[in-house]
Amino acid sequence: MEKTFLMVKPDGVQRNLVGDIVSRFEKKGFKLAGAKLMYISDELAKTHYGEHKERPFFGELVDFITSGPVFAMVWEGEEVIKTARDMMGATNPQEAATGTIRGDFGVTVGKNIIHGSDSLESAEREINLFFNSDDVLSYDKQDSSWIY
Ligand code: DAT
Ligand code: MG
Repeated sequence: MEKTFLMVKPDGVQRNLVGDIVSRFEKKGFKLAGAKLMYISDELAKTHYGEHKERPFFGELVDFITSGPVFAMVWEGEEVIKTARDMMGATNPQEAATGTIRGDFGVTVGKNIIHGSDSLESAEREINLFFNSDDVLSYDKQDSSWIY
């Protein structure tokens, strides 16, 4: 089954949005496979956001993502990568639809609450960057026959 990497950023943790965000993915019907509250090191931040290293906001982005604990998660389900991105909303919360996480909670692009992998390759890369394989669990859930 497809997996994605999602992370509540430091602004979302400080603003008490972890519960709401976890709840949205649970209610949708996705399965939580791993989760931890953690600090991101400068090195991990630069690797994770490596594709943006030439962008003018890179320094700000690294400072922000390392500024406080994040809540890192692995979620599993059919089409979870794309569906989670849709549930997050556009990168800029001012362009994100109401009903999406960024549309409901964010105001500026620099503090947009949540990260989510944007492809199968980035999901695999990011899950491996943030989680040991032992900490991504495979288990049966009672509700799966009511979802699939
Ligand atoms: P996304 O997080 O939707 O995948 P992205 O990969 O293009 O967006 O950018 C990564 C993060 O960088 C984004 O969540 C917030 C920040 N960012 C993007 N564009 C920005 C900009 N123009 N100014 C400041 N921060 C920006
Ligand atoms: Mg991205």
